[in-house]
Amino acid sequence: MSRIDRRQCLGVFAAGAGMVAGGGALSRLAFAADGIVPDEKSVLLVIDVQNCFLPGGSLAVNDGDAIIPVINELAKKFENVVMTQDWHTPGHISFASSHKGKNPFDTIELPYGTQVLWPDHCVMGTESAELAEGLDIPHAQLIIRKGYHSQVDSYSTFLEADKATRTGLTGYLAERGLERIYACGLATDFCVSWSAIDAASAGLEVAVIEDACRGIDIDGSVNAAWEQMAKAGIERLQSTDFV
Ligand code: VGL
Ligand code: ZN
Repeated sequence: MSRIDRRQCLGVFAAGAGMVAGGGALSRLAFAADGIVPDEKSVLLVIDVQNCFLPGGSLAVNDGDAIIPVINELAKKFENVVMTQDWHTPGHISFASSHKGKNPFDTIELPYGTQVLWPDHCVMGTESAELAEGLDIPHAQLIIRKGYHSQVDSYSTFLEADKATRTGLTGYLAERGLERIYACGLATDFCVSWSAIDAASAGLEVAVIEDACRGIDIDGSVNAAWEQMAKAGIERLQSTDFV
């Protein structure tokens, strides 16, 4: 279990809270009620907020654009922000168009397990793969890409679907001393939940900010993802939980 302890998140106290010098544990607890203040070990992980996943995009997530202002506001509260891009080769193995007779949302068995087949989306270098124009996070420190191996998908921004190939993000976070992951973005039931669960498996403290995410929801997959995340000790937050 690696639940985020709100007391640990209080790197800074709420503005106007009037912390008395030497206030100690009781004061910290009292101020915790004001909300979470991300500290220098916290990072906002903004997952796949890209044109292809927005309304009108090739793999549009319902209401996906609604999270952009929420994420922009959240990002202002974080010193550390990392963003991700789904970044596929043309003819990627996860595309239905790469498999004769298959349609989007069919599944196939691949050497690494069951693969959902998707419409062509987020092809590297295309406009569809660009980050959403409305994102306003100039202080984001890293943009990490994933899904660029033609024969392996990667919902997770830590570990590809073969469960062996690493993206390098765990090492980056470790080198920078970033231990608390606050995940948001698209889609709740795929790239967000897979990333969150892999981060928890890597020993990081993980929370997912629900109203800063939207899901694709295939046969109840959003609810199933929240259940799996809860089992992995991942905290479920709202953007209003932050100061
Ligand atoms: C995603 C399906 C396929 C995601 C990416 O970002 O959640 N979903 N590729
Ligand atoms: Zn993809």
